[in-house]
Amino acid sequence: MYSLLLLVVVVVAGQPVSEKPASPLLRSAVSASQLTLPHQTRTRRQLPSTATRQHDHSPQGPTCPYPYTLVLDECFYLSPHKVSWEAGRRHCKGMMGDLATPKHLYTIRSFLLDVAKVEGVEQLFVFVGLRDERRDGSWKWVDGLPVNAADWGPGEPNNGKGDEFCGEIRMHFDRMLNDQSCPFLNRFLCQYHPPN
Ligand SMILES: [Ca+2]
Repeated sequence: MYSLLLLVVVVVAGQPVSEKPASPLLRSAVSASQLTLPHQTRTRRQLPSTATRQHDHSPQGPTCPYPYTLVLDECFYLSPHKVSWEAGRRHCKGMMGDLATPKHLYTIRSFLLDVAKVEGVEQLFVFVGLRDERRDGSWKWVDGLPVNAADWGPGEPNNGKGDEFCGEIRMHFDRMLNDQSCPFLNRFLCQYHPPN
């Protein structure tokens, strides 16, 4: 009796699984996995491109359009010719920029020192976006920010010529800012602000 029962169990257990009709629950599980796989594949394919985009935003600074040059993380253009402060500003605005309002004055100093070395000159005087528009000592950058008092050169601003209402950088001074006569003919530094 036990031998017959054991034989029946062995025969039933030995039937190939593939010949059994799949239960509704099993078919449902297979269908779910088939639906999930393409989505998972798409997600994996997206990962490398996402990583690439993040790499593109590495701290290399913005792209500066010609003729601007990337200096640390801002775009500048130094004129080779000399004009008044107003003419310099007009030139900068005509290049989609304005007279420079650099975040890091010492970076500009390094930039000017390099230019001076290439040009073989000892000093560079450069108009920047700084002025006393109301002519009452209320100096401001053209972007509206106040001037750091520690950035003025020794004894400046002194209004030495009686009409010094425009700002320049004197590269050879550790403290670089000087008030200069606006009609004075000077080289000038433009800045381009890339769109965010
Ligand atoms: Ca001065």
